[in-house]
Amino acid sequence: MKEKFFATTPIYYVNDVPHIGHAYTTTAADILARYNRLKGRRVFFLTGTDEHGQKVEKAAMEKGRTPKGHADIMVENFKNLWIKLNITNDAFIRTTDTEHKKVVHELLERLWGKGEIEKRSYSGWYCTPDERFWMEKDLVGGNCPDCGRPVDHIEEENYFFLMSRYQERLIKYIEDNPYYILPETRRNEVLGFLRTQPLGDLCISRPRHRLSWGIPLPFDENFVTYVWFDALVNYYSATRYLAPSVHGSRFTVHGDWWPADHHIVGKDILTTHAVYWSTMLMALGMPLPENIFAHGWWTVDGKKMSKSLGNVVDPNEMIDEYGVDAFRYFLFREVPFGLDGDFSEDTMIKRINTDLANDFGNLASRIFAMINKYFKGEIPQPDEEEKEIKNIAEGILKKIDDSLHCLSFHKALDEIWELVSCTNKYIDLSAPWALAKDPGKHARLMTVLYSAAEALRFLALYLNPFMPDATQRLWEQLGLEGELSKINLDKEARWGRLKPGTKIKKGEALFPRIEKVGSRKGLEAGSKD
Ligand code: ME8
Repeated sequence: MKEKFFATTPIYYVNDVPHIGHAYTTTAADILARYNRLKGRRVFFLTGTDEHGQKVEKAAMEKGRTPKGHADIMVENFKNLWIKLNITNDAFIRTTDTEHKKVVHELLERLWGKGEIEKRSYSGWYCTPDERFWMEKDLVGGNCPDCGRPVDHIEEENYFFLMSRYQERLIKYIEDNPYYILPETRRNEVLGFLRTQPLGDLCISRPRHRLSWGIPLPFDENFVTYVWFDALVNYYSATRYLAPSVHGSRFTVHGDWWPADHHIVGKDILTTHAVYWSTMLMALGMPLPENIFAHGWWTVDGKKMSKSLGNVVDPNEMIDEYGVDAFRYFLFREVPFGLDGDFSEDTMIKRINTDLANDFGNLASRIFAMINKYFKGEIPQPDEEEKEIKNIAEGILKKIDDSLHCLSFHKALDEIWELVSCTNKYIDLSAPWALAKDPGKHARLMTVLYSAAEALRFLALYLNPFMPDATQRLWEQLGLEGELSKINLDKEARWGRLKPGTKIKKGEALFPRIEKVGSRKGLEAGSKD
């Protein structure tokens, strides 16, 4: 079994406040990190902020701040949101960290020393908001093919990473490693363009006179490092100064934590990861990550989220309104990870009421109410083992494992919901309220309510990575002690570990029904701008 697990989110730009898109990626990584901790692995879960480059410099200027001063204010919005969302990141990297800058220098020096970087004069079209160069042939109607905004003609000297050298090697790597880029449709897209278009070299510098907010090139002070080169290095640099130490050392090039198991990103930044980062690592002679997963895009009521449309959803507000667990659950239950999704509060309310309040929450309330009524709040002694429900409960673990291996969060939830449904059916068919009326059926009543409570314990275990607070409450209501997030899943996911005689505890409903239609006020509510 793999002993350690290293997952990353993108490092987010501090030019703006976080929204549900950022919450989505970070929660995905959190679910994996939590799950892997339950499986007994040593986990390094990394997130952070991308603080250099033109976008941040421009946003800071507009606010009359220095770029670093601006970053220092904005970074708090991300850190606070992660606390509120119950995110268990082990480290938070900022690209303005001195240690990160040192590693960027080190890698640039190595590439320069190996002849992988070259100085050239360049003329082309530059999209300032996207910080990307384009060739004449790429432009669409004279504008940036990515964002549609006007581009500037630029002629200057710059440093180039000789990325084109790696085109064939990269194709072969992606072909040989089907798990490297997921989902498969995205992998095919990347392969499609790599096979049909020549890969250019990557401009990795910006002249200082045009942009000063960046890491100076170690071999030429007149230039700063291109923000994407600096940003991608974070995944590795963090292993050098932020990761928990493994076997006492983390300071080697092929360090104990590198490579990552998953880089989780949105589909918007797949190319930078699949092509730039992969070839940078190849040139450095470093191992590539196990997997890059590009998830889909959230729109809101069918439209792209934008400040000008005023439809940007503030995750802080969603958490205040619906609770952190319901929000986390909705994001991963509603849309298969990898596909685009549309966010609407109405749909979320329906999901919460149907899945959480009715199916799951009511199930728990009914079981607890009957244990209180018929057994004075003590888990009864079963008379026999209920093979069917036991096999379903225990069998789900392997299915969750397989689903999460390819980041199919919705599939894992589907599997877990099988247990919710079958426990509901089990209660309905066994009809404990009828058994209770017949003294001859007392043993059967004990078996049924024991088994139902044991099924709840499995639900608490399996759902913990998705809904950490509610499952901890369920755990405590079952009379169980300790932090659920610290247990060992393989040990606990065995039928019969719930001890008869355990006193259950009275508690609030796990998920209260939501009666009203949500009222969203707009993004500015929870964050400093
Ligand atoms: O690109 N739906 O940072 P960023 C789903 N700094 N996910 C979304 C989303 C949406 N509508 N909007 C944003 C950058 N995201 C760089 C990354 S990494 C070395 C450097 C999420 O602040 C999604 O994960 O623009 C996307 O890839 C990321 O936020 C972009 O964040």
